[in-house]
Amino acid sequence: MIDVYYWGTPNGLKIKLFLEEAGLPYRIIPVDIGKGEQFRPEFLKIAPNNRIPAIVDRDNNFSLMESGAILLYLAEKAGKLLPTDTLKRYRVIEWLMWQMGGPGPMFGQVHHFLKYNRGKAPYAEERYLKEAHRLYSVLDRRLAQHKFVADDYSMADIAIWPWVSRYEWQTVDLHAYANVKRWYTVIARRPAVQRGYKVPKDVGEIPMP
Ligand SMILES: N[C@@H](CCC(=O)N[C@@H](CS)C(=O)NCC(=O)O)C(=O)O
Repeated sequence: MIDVYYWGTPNGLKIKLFLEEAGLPYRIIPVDIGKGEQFRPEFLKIAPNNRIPAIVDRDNNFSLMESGAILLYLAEKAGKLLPTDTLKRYRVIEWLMWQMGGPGPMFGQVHHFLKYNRGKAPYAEERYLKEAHRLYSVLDRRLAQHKFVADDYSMADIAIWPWVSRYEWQTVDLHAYANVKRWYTVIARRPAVQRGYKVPKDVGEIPMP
């Protein structure tokens, strides 16, 4: 059983999508980051960086923060969504790292400046939106040649997809990125994604371009 310390953000969603896809049992423990629950001492013991997601594996009481590390751990535990072949595995890890260093922090800034604080910092809005479009172009070029980012559906797709699912917040028209749109739509239809999106409560339908 995996305890998932969770709030409804793209980084949180990654973990649910993985667990649903891998079929590992889990339970959600909400951490309301709007109310500052990420700073509670009991949460800081599990996640010293005071951010969700974090997990505790109740099979061995091992705790872990950072969504990329959590996905790698869960993939090894389940033996799924990460190839055993070394070169294929590193292709997945490459795109996982791309997500952790690119769309994660950059789209996060787009949400901060364009969705929540529009008009306060035009330079920041322009800078981060431009970078978001650059990243969408990188992904689009990759997906022009590959069905999924690392050929077979993998933890790398699971890491990236939740950030793209906020394309409306980012003011990004997915029709401008035909390959991303195709990939996004295919993944959105997966039963595990449909299930994971609505745990622990129904947050409405997945946005579709
Ligand atoms: N690199 C971290 C980022 C985690 C992160 O930024 N979590 C956000 C929600 S998506 C959070 O907990 N924010 C709380 C805060 O800013 O205090 C990961 O991938 O797990």
